[in-house]
Amino acid sequence: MRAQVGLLAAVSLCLYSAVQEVLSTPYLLQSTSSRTFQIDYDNDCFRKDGERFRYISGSIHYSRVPRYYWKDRLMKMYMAGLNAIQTYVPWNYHETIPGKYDFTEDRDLESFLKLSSDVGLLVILRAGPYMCGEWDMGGLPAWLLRNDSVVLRSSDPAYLKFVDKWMSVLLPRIKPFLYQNNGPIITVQVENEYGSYFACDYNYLRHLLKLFRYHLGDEVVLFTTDGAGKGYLKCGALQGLYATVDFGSGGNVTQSFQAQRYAEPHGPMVNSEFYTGWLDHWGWKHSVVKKEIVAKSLDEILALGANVNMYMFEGGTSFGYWNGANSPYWPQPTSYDYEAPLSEAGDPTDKYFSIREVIGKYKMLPVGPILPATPKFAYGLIQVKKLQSVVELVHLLSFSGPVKSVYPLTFVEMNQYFGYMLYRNTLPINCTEATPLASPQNGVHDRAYVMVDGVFQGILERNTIITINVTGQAGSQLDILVENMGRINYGRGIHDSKGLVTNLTLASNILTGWTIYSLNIDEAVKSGYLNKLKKLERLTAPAEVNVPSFYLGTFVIPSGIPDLPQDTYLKFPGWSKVGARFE
Ligand code: 6GJ
Repeated sequence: MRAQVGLLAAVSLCLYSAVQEVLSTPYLLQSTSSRTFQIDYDNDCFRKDGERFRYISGSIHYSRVPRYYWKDRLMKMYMAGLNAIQTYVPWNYHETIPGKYDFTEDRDLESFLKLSSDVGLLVILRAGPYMCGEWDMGGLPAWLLRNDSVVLRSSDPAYLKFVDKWMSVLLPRIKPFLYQNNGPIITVQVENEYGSYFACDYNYLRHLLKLFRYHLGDEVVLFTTDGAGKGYLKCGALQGLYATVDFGSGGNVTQSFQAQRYAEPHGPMVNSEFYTGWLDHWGWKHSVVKKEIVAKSLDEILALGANVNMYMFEGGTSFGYWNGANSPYWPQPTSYDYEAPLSEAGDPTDKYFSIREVIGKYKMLPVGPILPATPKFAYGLIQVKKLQSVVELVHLLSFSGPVKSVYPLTFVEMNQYFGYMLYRNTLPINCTEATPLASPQNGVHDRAYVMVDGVFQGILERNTIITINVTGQAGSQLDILVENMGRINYGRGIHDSKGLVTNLTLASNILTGWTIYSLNIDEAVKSGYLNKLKKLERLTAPAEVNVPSFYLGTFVIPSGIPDLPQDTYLKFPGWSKVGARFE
């Protein structure tokens, strides 16, 4: 079997390895009438079917794990001693364009919920509409920015009308999976850390509470999550939504739960995000949190009888363009390994076994084998050939053709939300001497590769490289390929427009008269353009060094080896994201 690897639009190789079936669990055997999950304020605990209940949960995002591996990961989480999992529902993952909903394949939320129940895990569902999660725009769809004056995460009717529509699709889908209705969902989170957001709009939270109650009924436990501090809870908590907190390892556990008591004098103690690791940013070293510190704090939390969700238990991958960014502008990489107990590839780590040992002090651990790391195979060195540059193939990649505009248009104005966009102009003056090309208002969102007549001139980068020098003749073709590296997912900056969002100047004069190409690279790759490129390669010389280009390589999956194909990693020795300085 030959596998072609298109490197510019890297395709993730997630090859399936069978996972044993598991016996279905009793959850689906009980009649719905006796099933209850409630808060007992007198005894400061949860009660499941009338019995005192404490959850020990771990976060896994179904949107970050290929469907083929959901059961593998869930079984490993069950074998670690968890009795619940927590997951976000990314709104933009299911409604990529307004009014078009996708709950199929890797987006099949209902199957994920069913699998969780089958494996014996309850579910804490974080239904949004906003999630954060190092996910593009914190899960909000970028098409909301078509109205640039919209106030996200507020009672702005221009925002709420889309929230209402989305929730009228999502919540009826999850209602049958509520614990009271014979499903695994024990609690549902409303919004996410609203107390950290500038708006502090109680009418927005009240609207969401009414909306969730309307669709889900009065029984399900609805809750909020906020940082463990009065300042956060002041704007994040609301009567009718049970307030929980989040905090990491190494701190004062008792003090952190005292913060929760500010909003909830009685009821179960809940840490909804106990950080087992930490997030990464492009250009930064991989974050590490020692397993010993995690184990110690987890022990303290469990000793208090508190409920806990470990964030993350399985981090997985932000495939495609789904990664987010933090302010001022630090984009996150595709990997969401998070240094979690289960690695990005779903492999149990030392941290997994340390956590399992701690849990074993507080509850019986399931007996039986723990699924091993999934098999991986090294397919060897792949020789890649440079084909044509993106600029040379723009007419193949721009399905909708060029748009003329006096000033640059943003991605959303061009009806594109992810990936790359080409902004073309001509030099209005001779630039025989190095001439400054600048974005005086820091409007390159987020990274631009600049070429003159196909010759690489340099990179403009949000917040870091505002001016470069270019050379060329008057009338030379100026090409600026702008890369969207991910929308900010936390704080005020989530209103994060992409492309050339303000004007560029050449020798301090505003450049006007643009030709803009929306590029559909993924569609071009999926539809086999790389094969066409292969035929093209004989027609023209390979592209200039450094300009964004297509590369093509193939590798053979050997026959005769049992269990192949298996997962693998793509390594690019010597490659780099030139100039990626986001420190
Ligand atoms: C949470 O905010 C968020 O709810 N979070 C983190 N918080 C630490 C404080 C950030 C300034 S670290 C990663 C997680 C996720 O973003 C989660 O969705």
